[in-house]
Amino acid sequence: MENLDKLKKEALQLIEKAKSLPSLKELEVKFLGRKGQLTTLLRDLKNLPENKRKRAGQDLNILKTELENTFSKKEKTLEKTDMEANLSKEFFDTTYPGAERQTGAIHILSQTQKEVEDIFSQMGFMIVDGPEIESEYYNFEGLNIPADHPARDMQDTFFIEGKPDRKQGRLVLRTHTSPNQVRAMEKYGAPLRMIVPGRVFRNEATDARHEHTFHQVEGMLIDKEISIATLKGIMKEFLSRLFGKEVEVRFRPGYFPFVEPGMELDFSCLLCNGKGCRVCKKTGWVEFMGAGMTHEHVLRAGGVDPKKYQGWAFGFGLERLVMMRYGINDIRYFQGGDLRFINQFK
Ligand code: FA5
Repeated sequence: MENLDKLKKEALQLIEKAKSLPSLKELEVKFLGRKGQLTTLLRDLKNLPENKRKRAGQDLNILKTELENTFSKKEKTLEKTDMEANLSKEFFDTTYPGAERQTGAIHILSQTQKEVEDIFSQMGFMIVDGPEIESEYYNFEGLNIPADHPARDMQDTFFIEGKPDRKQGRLVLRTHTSPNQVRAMEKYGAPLRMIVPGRVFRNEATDARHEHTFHQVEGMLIDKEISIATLKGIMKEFLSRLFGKEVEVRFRPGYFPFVEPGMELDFSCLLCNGKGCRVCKKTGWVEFMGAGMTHEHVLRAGGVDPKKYQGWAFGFGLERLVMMRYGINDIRYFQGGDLRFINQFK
């Protein structure tokens, strides 16, 4: 027991004094290692008379645990001091410019689509989605464009191979968002107030204003006593809110088989404030979208009674809107993948 007390005292003192991790490790080997002092005592227990062996064993084990705990506490303290010492040795220039992190961003078309959705939702329109692969029926027939109608040539498209369905016809990549007029009336009935933003496809020779894949926003309002005046008011309000300044709109006659009468809507050129410039071809107006009062045939296809309800619909190109807003002179930049273009809109 006396030896044990001495050993304990010595060990605790040495641990306390240890100044570095290697010297602490040496001490640990000295006392608790395979040939260490405490281990040797434990091994020699068997030489003690039986009546003393149990007590001595207990005492030795208590001391072993105590030393182990003290070693690990001291180890932690030394580690911390080491780290602090290293840090104070390092020179850290807080004025050095940081490394720029490359971050992703939302595409300008998606950003604008979100703004369009927000403005229309504030005016009570719901946001509807529809399939990009459409049936010939919804893309054409339901919209009063039968197979032999010359208006089909206005929107040449890509057909999907496969057997045509007896009622729905073949599958096509939708040429416009208008198929959702009939789809939404079938699903939600009348009255109805909705917009459908989405990607559309055309078999088109591309140029600065035409893409084969672009985005449209369809709009439809069906209710009682609805007239073109409501459409004019809503579009004027929408454009003024989007551009943050008063925008004038005007109608011109236009032909689409699914509206009667049909028209196109122009808005006053925002680049020259209607004075006439290169972009608006000196007219002061920019062509914006197709629209009109919904044709009876389309209302009926959607299960809505034309004697009870009227409505209007419109469809505009999202790319053309963004081009006007930011003065972009070629539509092909949107899908070109050039980061110098994309990153301007972060
Ligand atoms: C239509 O697609 C009709 N569905 C619009 C409509 C809806 C009329 C509801 C009546 C009622 P149009 O083919 O004109 O119409 O296209 C509408 C808009 O899409 C155009 O004004 C233009 O902004 C945009 N657009 C058309 N073709 C292209 C193209 N190849 N590339 C980029 N934008 C295009």
